[in-house]
Amino acid sequence: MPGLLEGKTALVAGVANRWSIAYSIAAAFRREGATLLLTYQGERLRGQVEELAVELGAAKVLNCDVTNDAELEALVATLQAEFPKLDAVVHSIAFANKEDLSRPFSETSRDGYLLSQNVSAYSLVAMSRALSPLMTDGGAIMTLTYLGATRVVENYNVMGVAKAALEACVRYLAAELGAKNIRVNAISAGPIKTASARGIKDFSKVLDAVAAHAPLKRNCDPAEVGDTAVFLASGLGRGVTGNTIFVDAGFQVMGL
Ligand code: NAD
Ligand code: IMJ
Repeated sequence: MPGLLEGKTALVAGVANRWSIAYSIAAAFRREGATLLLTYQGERLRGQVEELAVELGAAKVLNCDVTNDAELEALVATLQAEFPKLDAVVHSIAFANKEDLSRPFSETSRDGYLLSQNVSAYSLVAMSRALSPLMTDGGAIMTLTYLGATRVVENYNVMGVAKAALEACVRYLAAELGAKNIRVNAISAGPIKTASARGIKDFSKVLDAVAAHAPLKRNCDPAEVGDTAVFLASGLGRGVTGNTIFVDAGFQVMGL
């Protein structure tokens, strides 16, 4: 049976290791027949991402720190030469200063605030501007968000504000790029034990609370995020844009 993404080329940004949500998305895309392009943040990560790329059967691995406009331009130039048509782009990138994820929110510094906005929200705008000209046959751009964008989640702090901006960016980009049949959506994943979650105070208590209260009585699995990303990237998602889709075992619907 042909895969849902046969004949499509997808760029996935945000694989750092095999626990990265981007890794699960890349694996699901490959399973469905996509040609995979991976980007990583800086030379420090190159070796490990190249190893994962072999496992994933990726066609190309490219450096791109999304805060660096010159690197984004160089990425586009390489793609234009080797993979001129893109069908899907995954943005699975976030960063804030660790101390801003534990001290009181009102103590967030101007620099810390701007850093989290730059890496976690503005980068979606920069990537969309750079890469949408390669999506000549329409396509799908997607990003990863979290419930802390719209609800107060202990310690999420400055990242919650960055995710609120990210979700607004998704709506504005969707409105603009819809004319080119490019859809832009966010996937709001439940808590998953990745490098970005490790070291977060009381993270296992968060996982336990979700499993206790979510309708499905468990945590979400990164493979479920991968399958939702396949849906968005495929023709099955053709009517969906500007949205935030929750893949969280249902947790966000619960009140008391
Ligand atoms: P992760 O640490 O594996 O992924 C974060 C990625 O961001 C890394 O690959 C890192 O290299 C990349 N990155 C950071 N700064 C960058 C820069 N300047 N340029 C390029 N890349 C950069 O952790 P993850 O949990 O897979 O996070 C991926 C996304 O999922 C993030 O947006 C995160 O907010 C979101 N998310 C995570 C969870 C969770 O519980 N883990 C839940 C919901 C949403
Ligand atoms: C992160 C902080 C506080 C509470 C949190 C999280 N909860 C969840 C996360 C409840 C689920 C993970 N998450 C959704 C993120 O987006 C994480 C982003 C992040 C994590 C780190 C840790 C290491 C670091 N900087 C970071 N920047 C962003 O130095």
